[in-house]
Amino acid sequence: MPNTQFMTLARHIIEGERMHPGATGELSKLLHDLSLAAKIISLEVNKAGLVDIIGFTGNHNVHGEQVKKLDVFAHDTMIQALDHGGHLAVMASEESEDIVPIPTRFKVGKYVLLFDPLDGSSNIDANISIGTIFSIYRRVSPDGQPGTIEDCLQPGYKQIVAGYVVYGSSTILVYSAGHGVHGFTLDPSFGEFLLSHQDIRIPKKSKIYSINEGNYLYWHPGLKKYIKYLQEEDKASERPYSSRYIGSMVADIHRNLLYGGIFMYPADSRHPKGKLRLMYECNPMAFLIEAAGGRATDGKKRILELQPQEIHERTPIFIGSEEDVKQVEEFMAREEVAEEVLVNNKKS
Ligand code: AFP
Repeated sequence: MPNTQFMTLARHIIEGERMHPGATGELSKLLHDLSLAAKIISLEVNKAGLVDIIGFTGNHNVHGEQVKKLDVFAHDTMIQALDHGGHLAVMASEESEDIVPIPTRFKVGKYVLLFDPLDGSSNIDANISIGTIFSIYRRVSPDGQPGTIEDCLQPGYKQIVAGYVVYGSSTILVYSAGHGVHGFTLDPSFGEFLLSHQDIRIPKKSKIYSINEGNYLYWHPGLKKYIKYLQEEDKASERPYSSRYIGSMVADIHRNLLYGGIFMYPADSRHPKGKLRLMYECNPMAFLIEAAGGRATDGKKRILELQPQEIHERTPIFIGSEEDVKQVEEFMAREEVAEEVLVNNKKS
């Protein structure tokens, strides 16, 4: 057991790599560059109220949403910190419609990085926690060539590392390389991420649900029943649950990861695919939550097994404490069976 006192992220990554004889060190360098980008973004996020950086650029991102200057800054910082290290074949970002190639003057590597540079950015003006989410794969196209869209469109179970950085009351980087989920808090005085949350496990059952209840009218009838069930009183099953919804996925998931909870962004009658993006929001979070002992599905299928068709596709998501996610799936399945019986009875 290594001494975890003053365990920096850099040391943790190197020690993790030693467990894989034959590792070239490229992944460690990639994670190091990523943590550098996180420190720069963190610094800028913390200055947001002080400098004249807040405000709309007047542009829209690929989803038609207004882009704030900090989104652009975070996107550019990620690319500038990561495009020249020689470890990446290609990148994809929420802020870029197409894949982000590695400039031809730099060496191409064997890894693929997908990221949401600043998730929850509509909360920036209110000083609410926001975050960067990232996902790393091994390339599937031939080595030495520029990376391709196929490298980016891999199912989530093929991720080799996933993580997020939450810019909150402190800046915390949480990552997993598949074995354990670990959190590191940035010490701003000397600029190092220090191990603060070792081997995080999400409780199997929780007392917290997180969902935008403003969309209630448009939900699946099984989901409506589930939420009502959580609000009923029953000592044995520790109901009613508490409702906690920030509207910033990184912050909501981070809290639920530590305390237990279920986070839901379902499909609804207006948005049949939900809102959140599979490749750089749902997959990395599903990888982390599963590595911490939780569960993540689209209501029926495991998020990590969904075959992506395009970089910016959306998926419904139910993610968090295992027993809670299973329970909402049961509520929705039961309602579908009941509806089927009703339809069949009408026909006969
Ligand atoms: P923004 O980046 O536009 O603020 O969206 C944040 C987000 O993608 C995710 O972080 C939240 O969980 C979710 O959207 C909130 O969506 P609603 O506002 O529809 O609840």
